Amino acid sequence: MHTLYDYWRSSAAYRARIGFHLKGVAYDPAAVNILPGKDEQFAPAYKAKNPQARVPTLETESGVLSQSLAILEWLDETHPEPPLLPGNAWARAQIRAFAYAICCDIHPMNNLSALARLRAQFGADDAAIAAWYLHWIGLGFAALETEAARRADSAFAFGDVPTLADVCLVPQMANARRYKMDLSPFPRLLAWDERARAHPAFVAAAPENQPDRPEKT
Ligand SMILES: N[C@@H](CCC(=O)N[C@@H](CS)C(=O)NCC(=O)O)C(=O)O
Repeated sequence: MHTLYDYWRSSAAYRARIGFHLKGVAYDPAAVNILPGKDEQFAPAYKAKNPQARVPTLETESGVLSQSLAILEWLDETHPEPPLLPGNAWARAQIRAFAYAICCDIHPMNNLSALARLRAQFGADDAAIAAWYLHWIGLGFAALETEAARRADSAFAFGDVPTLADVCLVPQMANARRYKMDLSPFPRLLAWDERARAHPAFVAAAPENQPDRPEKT
């Protein structure tokens, strides 16, 4: 069985978990506590697996693989049903563009180590960090919401079934909620997020349903 190095509140790991549950592929979760003070991602044994010191990391019989999008695409290629990237080349490119807007442009601005650097290098306090975090999510979501209006009738982000776009949207919405963001300017994203979160695969992958979630959160 595959081992997924994971942290319950990591949105990148959340993406990978959703992919496994959508595909119905079992994995062994191995918690890596990235909470400041725990810092298990920097332990030499973990860094030997993932020199970037981030989660998720997947360990298979072929070796180790980092990066949630690479893990998801590998899953999609090895277990084609149900497809994370359905449709023709153009349709698949549209889905990727939505997913990359989140994974490449929004999420890196909010990552733990980027926020820690703001504190260490520029002396940013909690309020400044929150403003930074919300700024980048707001900017990214506004663009996605504008683009979403073109598919206002779509049940999920791209059609009647969840795709890679929903896999990336839901964890980023969870991040926004963590920082108590007002999501009302993004009604279409909210509707897609709500529908996806009711799907059993998304329920199984949700942070609150992970074994390493501390009891009092
Ligand atoms: N692009 C990477 C991002 C991975 C990432 O940044 N993971 C975060 C948690 S969401 C992490 O491990 N942060 C630890 C740190 O920054 O020290 C992916 O999609 O897998």
